[in-house]
Amino acid sequence: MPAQDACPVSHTVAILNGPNLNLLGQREPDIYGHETLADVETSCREAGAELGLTITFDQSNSEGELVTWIQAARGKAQAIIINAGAYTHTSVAILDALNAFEGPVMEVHISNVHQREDFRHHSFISGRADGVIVGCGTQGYLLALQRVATLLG
Ligand code: CA2
Repeated sequence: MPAQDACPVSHTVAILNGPNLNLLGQREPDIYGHETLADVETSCREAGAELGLTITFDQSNSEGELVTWIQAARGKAQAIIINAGAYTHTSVAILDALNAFEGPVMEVHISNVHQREDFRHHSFISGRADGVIVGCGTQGYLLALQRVATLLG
């Protein structure tokens, strides 16, 4: 097969969600909206299919499990989209794991963390992230997927 006819390479994107995001749509709709995490997963899978991206979608309340999943993404996923929840503001361990990942990293926050308490204004992840999306609601995940598709070409 000539090079110009080569099949496009399918890329895998690991979408990781941190603590308490399993409660999405069940409490605090004024801050986080009415969609559940399952709704977000469905939307991401639909958007991923349109963009030619394979999606993995996971949530954990455990910092260690998130670190393990970031390590596991090495060699399996070409990009990571992460909403690390409150660990965003505390976790050097998640930063270290992301620093060991070779591909693009997009950081997503549903709420506009900069309009909220001071302790939410600092992110350990942002310095590593290739892009940060805050305050766009759950649409932020879809915007991050579009950006990943662009970055992966
Ligand atoms: O805005 C975001 O996406 C956050 O990452 C959400 C975290 C928060 O700690 C970050 O500062 C910003 C909290 C996730 C908790 O999600 C809930 C959803 C519904 C009800 C209760 C918590």
